[in-house]
Amino acid sequence: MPKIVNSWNDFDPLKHAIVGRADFSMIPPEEPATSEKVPVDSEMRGMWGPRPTETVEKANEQLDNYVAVLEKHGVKVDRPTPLQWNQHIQTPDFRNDSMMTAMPPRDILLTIGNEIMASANSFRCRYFEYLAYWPLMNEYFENDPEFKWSQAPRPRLTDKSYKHNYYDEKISLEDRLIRTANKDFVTTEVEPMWDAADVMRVGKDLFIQHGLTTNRKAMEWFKRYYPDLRVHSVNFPGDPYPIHIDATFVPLRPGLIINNPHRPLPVEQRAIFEANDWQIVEAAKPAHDGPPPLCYSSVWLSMNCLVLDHKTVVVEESEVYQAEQMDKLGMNVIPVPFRDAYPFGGGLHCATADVYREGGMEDYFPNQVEDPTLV
Ligand code: DAV
Repeated sequence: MPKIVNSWNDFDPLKHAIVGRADFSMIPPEEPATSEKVPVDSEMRGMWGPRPTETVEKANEQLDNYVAVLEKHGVKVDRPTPLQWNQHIQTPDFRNDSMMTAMPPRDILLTIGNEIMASANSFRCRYFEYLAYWPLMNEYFENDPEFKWSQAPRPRLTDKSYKHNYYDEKISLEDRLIRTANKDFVTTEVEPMWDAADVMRVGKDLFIQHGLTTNRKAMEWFKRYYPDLRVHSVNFPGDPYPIHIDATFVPLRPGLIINNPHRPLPVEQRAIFEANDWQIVEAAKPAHDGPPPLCYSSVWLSMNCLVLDHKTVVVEESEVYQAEQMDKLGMNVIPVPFRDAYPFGGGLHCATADVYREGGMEDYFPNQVEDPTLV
């Protein structure tokens, strides 16, 4: 039987992926974790319910076109089975008035080697999102005898998982930046919580963003679960709403990473990259002044690209500065329109979960450095 699942990083040749779908997507109701993520001036504050049908249709058109482009470049693409996300959910510990979407599989699914693990998200509305991917997981399980189908420990997400009164309408942007620089986030440390999109895989090393969606206990959990890998906690103080590493710190090929210039990696955390001759370059500026309407993510989805191999990258069509920089860095750029899909959960990288990339577990960082901020 063939090997279906294998992926160790975000840059080796991509052969098989899962691309999300926008069907039935919701703006979820406010809850302890999401109220921290939605910017104070966002039009989404206080709003919840099904997303307008025409926006869903437009997003799906762009997702379908993206799939066609990937297929043209030799990537096999699978799609999830969306649920009716407007259903209310309940566990013994909480209830929530709706779920969210199955547009960004990369938030939920983490592929490491022959294993795909569903994450331990801190948003209650995302608690059952993994179900949209279970038909595919089952298919891989039946057809690839080496595939490890797994699920991180489910967080309980009781009120103890969040700091109370952390969010205060009066808090200024400066205060917010001080808090995030001090690694003071809304989530507590009572249980491991993490989004898959906070994990940057680079062979034997995992760089995991400590932020609103991933806590320190998750780092410790990763360390014990993957004893052959090295886990590094990273954080980016310039981001007032730090969720997901993939619009902040994006590897393009071995030895090269683009870093959001508003969210530079702190100097002491650069040591491991310097010791191994990795270059960190500032990403190009976004082509837009802001994200599209009803979008959770920032304008920096401009750098949320999908690398197809060491020389080829998919970039959002209107992001001309980012495309130009990629070209200068020696990458062939495939432009794809995607801004209509942004509000549903992010950019091209967010919308794509790896199933198979060629290559194995390489050691890109043989010179490990002692750093008190790393786990
Ligand atoms: O900059 O808003 C978005 C990343 C979504 N996976 C940002 C991060």
